[in-house]
Amino acid sequence: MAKAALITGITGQDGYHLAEFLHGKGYEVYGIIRGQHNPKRARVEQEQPFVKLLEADITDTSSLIRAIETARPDEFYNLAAISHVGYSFKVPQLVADVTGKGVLNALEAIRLTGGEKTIRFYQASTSEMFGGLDYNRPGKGYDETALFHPRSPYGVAKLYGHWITKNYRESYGMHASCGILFNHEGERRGLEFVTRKISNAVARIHLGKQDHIELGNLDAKRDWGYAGDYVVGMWLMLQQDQPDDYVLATGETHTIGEFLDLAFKEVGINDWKPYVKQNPAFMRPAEVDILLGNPAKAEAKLGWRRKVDFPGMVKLMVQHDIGLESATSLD
Ligand code: NAP
Ligand code: G4F
Repeated sequence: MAKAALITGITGQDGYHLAEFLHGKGYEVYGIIRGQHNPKRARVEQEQPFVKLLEADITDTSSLIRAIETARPDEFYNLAAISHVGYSFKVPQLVADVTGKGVLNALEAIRLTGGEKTIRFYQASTSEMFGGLDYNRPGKGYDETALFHPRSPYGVAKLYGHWITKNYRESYGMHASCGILFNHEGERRGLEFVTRKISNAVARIHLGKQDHIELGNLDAKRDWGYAGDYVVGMWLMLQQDQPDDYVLATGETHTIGEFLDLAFKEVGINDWKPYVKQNPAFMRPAEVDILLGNPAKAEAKLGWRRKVDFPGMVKLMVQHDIGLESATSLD
């Protein structure tokens, strides 16, 4: 019989890639969609008609219970979050409820439906929990043993989600694993994140639809991988006999300036400086200056390997956005 998976955050970047991947593996895929009229519903229904959408909200445990009773999942992937770090400074209490306590709601819904011994649980933890302070591991990068020091309401909420997942594993014997994922991007990335904001602006500049882009801090460094590679790691975690926590990362770190270099070169522009303006509105009250992950454990124990490299990912994103922007009229 086909396995069933229930995904929260189905309308997000990772929800899209994970649904594709699990469908390809023969899973019955259920996705939780929130809101009384979610504008992303039509996109999922059109592009991924195999996904069975269930209306629920991560802040409403009763709705999660009903979703579990309908889907009877073997695997529960908790990807739901308010995931934008900058925005989390604007709505910190909402972020605590959704990104933090939402994880507890999901775990409790599993227990209350009697699924703690049968449903395998994935929690979307993040490199933002490390925060980039005490960056004293030259050449090694953050691994599963590194100290946490979150630098945003988002990072703090995620750390709660991380520890409550570990706590439910230890307290109730749940097969609950946390993927500590470093930044992963791609053609499905939201336009509010820096990589997609750049790839989309570069495409529009190339097509004469825009003349510049406004950004915040250009010096921050991130360990950027491709989202399609990272959802494979999520699945691998839930196929192990024992639950555990794993870092997924590339082991390379690049500045936003380096991303700009490659993206603009993709459309034949060698000097991006005339096209980029700095705008303090995009600066954050506290910044994570550098993130570099060490995926050695995931590589050794899960056999996980990322396939798309940094230049390949930038190219893929810019070319995708040129296609997208060419297909829409001048605005
Ligand atoms: P994303 O594109 O921002 O998607 C977030 C998803 O959460 C959306 O489907 C959103 O639904 C849903 N959501 C928000 N509030 C909700 C609520 N109250 N109830 C139910 N669903 C809700 O994020 P992503 O990039 O796919 O990331 C997936 C997960 O991995 C997130 O938890 C993120 O924090 C974490 N993560 C991401 C990265 C990364 O680099 N992408 C790295 C580490 C960890 P709507 O569309 O309706 O808003
Ligand atoms: O693209 P970002 O918003 O991603 P950030 O903050 O690293 O968070 C992403 O990755 C985390 C994993 O480490 C996830 F947990 C999280 O959910 C999310 O997916 O910003 C990247 C860097 C930051 O240093 C930011 O200050 O880019 C800098 N930046 C500069 N100008 C900008 C901008 N970020 C955004 N979003 N918009 C700008 O205009």
